[in-house]
Amino acid sequence: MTRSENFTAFSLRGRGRDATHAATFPPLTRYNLLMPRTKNGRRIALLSGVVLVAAMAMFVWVGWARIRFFVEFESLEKNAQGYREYLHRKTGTVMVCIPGGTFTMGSPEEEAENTSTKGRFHEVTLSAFLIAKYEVDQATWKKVMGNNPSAFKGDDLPVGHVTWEQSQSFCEKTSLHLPTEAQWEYACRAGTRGPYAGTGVLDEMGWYEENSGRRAHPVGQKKPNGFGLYDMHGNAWEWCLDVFDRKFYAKSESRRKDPVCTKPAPDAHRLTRVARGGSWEWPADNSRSDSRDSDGPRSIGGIHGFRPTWSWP
Ligand SMILES: [Ca+2]
Repeated sequence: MTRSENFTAFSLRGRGRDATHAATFPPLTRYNLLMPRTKNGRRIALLSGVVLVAAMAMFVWVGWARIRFFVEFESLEKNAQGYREYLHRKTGTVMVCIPGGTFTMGSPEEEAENTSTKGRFHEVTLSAFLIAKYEVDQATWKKVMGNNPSAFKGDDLPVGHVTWEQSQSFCEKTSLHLPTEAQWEYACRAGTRGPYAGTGVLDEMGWYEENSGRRAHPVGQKKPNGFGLYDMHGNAWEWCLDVFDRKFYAKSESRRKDPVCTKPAPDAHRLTRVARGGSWEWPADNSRSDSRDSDGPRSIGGIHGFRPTWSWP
């Protein structure tokens, strides 16, 4: 055998040995160390990966909501009623943390005093949320919006003559939200069932036609309800997020958790929105916990203000 034949034979033997070694022992890369050898193993690995990614996404989402909450809010003491309050840093709005729960919305037929309250007597379940302790006052409105549409002027008076669209603009600028109608009534009732919350005496709880002197009053002068919220009855009407549909609470979708009406009734002529709580110029009946009203989203006809909310993270 020549020197070149020796070299070729050695090389062929070498390649053969390498090939056999490669078939028996594949290269130990990071990929095939982690990859299961069987089909079932690979399926389990893939499923585990999907679950892991979903769990991480959920963790990031929940974590981000909590981080954002503590960026936006400063924790305060509990109020006299035992509910934690938070300060919304951007607007200076004090908000009360309302625990989630189930309550009975509306009134039974025999108690309902006007047609807008009929047919809504049913249980609603809500998640926890924050809602402003007071109606938005004019000082806060001016700070955010740079104007003041109210007829009666005063920094501590509730802002009035605000359209639904303007209240939405305020919320967009501040990252806050209008309450759903169900949230509003839950917050207003604070565990009560009668027509008026708190002491149950409207004169003690709110400003309405017969005690207001026909004018708006500074927020927070009457007694708070069981959650420590002021002026849920009277002073300024309060816009809600919902589209007004008289029959919404007879529909199955209103039985879902955290219900909100977002679609107009088929026979609606315009996209009217819900307002709750009555005002200083309206009769006592309109200030009931269950009473509801509506107006067009660009209407300034009523004495409409609002109080914002934030979903508990
Ligand atoms: Ca009010």
